[in-house]
Amino acid sequence: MKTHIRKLTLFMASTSLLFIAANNYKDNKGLKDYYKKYFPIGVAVRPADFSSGESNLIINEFNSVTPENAMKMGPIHPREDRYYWRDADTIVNFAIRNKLKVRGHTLCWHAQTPNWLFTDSAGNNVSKEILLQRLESHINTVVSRYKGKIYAWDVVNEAIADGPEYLRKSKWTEITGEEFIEKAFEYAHAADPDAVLFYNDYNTEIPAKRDKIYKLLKGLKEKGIPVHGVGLQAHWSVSTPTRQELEKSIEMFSSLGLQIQFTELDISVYSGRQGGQLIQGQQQQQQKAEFTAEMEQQQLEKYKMVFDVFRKYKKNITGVTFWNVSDKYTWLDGRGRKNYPLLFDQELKPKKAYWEVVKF
Ligand code: 9MR
Repeated sequence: MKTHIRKLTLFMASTSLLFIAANNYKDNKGLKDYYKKYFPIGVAVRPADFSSGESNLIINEFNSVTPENAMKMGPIHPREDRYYWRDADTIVNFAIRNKLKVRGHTLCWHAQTPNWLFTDSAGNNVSKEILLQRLESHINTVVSRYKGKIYAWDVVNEAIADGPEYLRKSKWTEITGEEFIEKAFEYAHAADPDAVLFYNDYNTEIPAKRDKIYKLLKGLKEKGIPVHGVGLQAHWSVSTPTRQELEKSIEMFSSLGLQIQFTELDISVYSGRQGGQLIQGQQQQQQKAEFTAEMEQQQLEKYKMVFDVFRKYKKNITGVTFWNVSDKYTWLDGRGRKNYPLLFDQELKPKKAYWEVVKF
């Protein structure tokens, strides 16, 4: 009799799980509801996501969005005299209609940046004064347009080097030295004094890089530069980070009086670090392309651990954003093999890892 009851209970539990998973999310709790008392849960989006099945999922699971590419300098400001607003506006309007917060990404970066910014009509580098003027004009135009609609900005992205140097070498450092960083924050603050301003970077749980980011942020704070938070990108994998390093990062950056957001979370099913530079070296490895039971288990454990840590530090953390919606499309696919880094599968159904993240 007892076995019967146990079997029946198990059956009922599994069918209700199936029901939840198969449902189109209308009446179900989403990630944002489970985490209501903790922090907003966001997702990186493309305009294409709104015209497909993803839009229901976005609205029901998340309460914050970040444009994956639409607000970067290249896409939004392709020529000095031309801004391209359509994609960014589509995202902001979708967010307003559906009462989602918006994180702006990103005002100053070494990548996806148009050449015209750095050069004059003869193709030579412009002076520091001209480059900073252009940066000011860009930041002022973009931030002012979305004032009151975008609550937080990734102002400077990935300025610290992965290797032994301090700052990443780029046109920005070549022409302005270190100055572009503080200027970018000042320009953004002047354009919208209410916006929460972030420095955003990856591999922030690797001690050598973390120390350099800490040094940069400490210096900015001491100078009174308006930087309010640090974005830890969280492009992780089944093997990184450890709980200990993750906690240390949160504690170190919080000690500077900065709020913490995990801005680009995904957990690659391949081991190794997922920072933009390091992942390229992994392309040579031959790995299977399917999502194996072993990957599923390892990924689920990593997701469980990191969310456990996030909840523990809820006082310090003001947002957690996933980088892409589901395994159907992820930027990591562009790295030579199919990846499965998110909480929703290719059919947009919650994966086992999802149920671990909301079980607390
Ligand atoms: O996901 C973005 C991808 O579509 C772009 O091709 C790529 C260009 O470099 O940028 C990706 O997003 C990056 C983000 O803006 C900053 N941190 C690293 C992200 C992944 O590369």
